Amino acid sequence: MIKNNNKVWAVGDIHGCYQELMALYEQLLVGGLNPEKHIVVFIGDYMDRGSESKKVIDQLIKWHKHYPHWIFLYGNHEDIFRNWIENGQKYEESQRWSCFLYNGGVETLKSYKIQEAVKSLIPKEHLNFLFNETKLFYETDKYIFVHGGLLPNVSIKDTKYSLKKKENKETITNAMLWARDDFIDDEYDWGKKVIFGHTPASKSRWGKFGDPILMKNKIGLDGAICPPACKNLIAVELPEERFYIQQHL
Ligand SMILES: [Mn+2]
Repeated sequence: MIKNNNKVWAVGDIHGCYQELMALYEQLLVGGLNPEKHIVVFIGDYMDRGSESKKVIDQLIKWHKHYPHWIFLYGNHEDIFRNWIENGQKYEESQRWSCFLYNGGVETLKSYKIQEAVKSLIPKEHLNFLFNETKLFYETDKYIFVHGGLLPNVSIKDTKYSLKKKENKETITNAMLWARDDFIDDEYDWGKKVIFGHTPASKSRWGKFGDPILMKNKIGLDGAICPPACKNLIAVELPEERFYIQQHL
């Protein structure tokens, strides 16, 4: 297997938008992606909000089999799903959403054992892919790829050391999956450019909504493709920093 560590393509949050994923992939092939030789990193958040999560995950598993050198990161939506499917848990911060599952509906479903029923309906291969075949982060010489972000002012070396020693593991994992403004506004030099998803450019200081976030120390790839925003699915070719934008179809 040829692995050219210097040539990496990264794809932002997909959120069940299958058509856009395939259209973006066509753009990457036209742009020169060689799937056999190049690494493609998917930044996480494959599911939820868009209508075709299952088709997206089927496709990712297909690619994972064909191109074992491609990287699939773990996103906060995979984490929420895992927490629900394995423990029936919900995130407290989500309670503000006025929807059934987030307002105690999980308990109702549990009383009918629907959680177990749902789990049995989802192909084991999908659960295995989402929870066991994904990574929290991925590094090359020049870049670190992570779904949410990194802790402000903490070096990559210290981050990895802490994870290994299981010190502050929860704080670090939480930042990697959920980081927001504190990370994006941080000008700290991690020594590698951080390629992340999770937060679209929605505030004027980060750029136009739906565009990539471009900063000296980081690049944001969440183009807010999913409903209700329906903006863009973004990919980047590195190290050229050439962007590929697929609008919502
Ligand atoms: Mn997301």
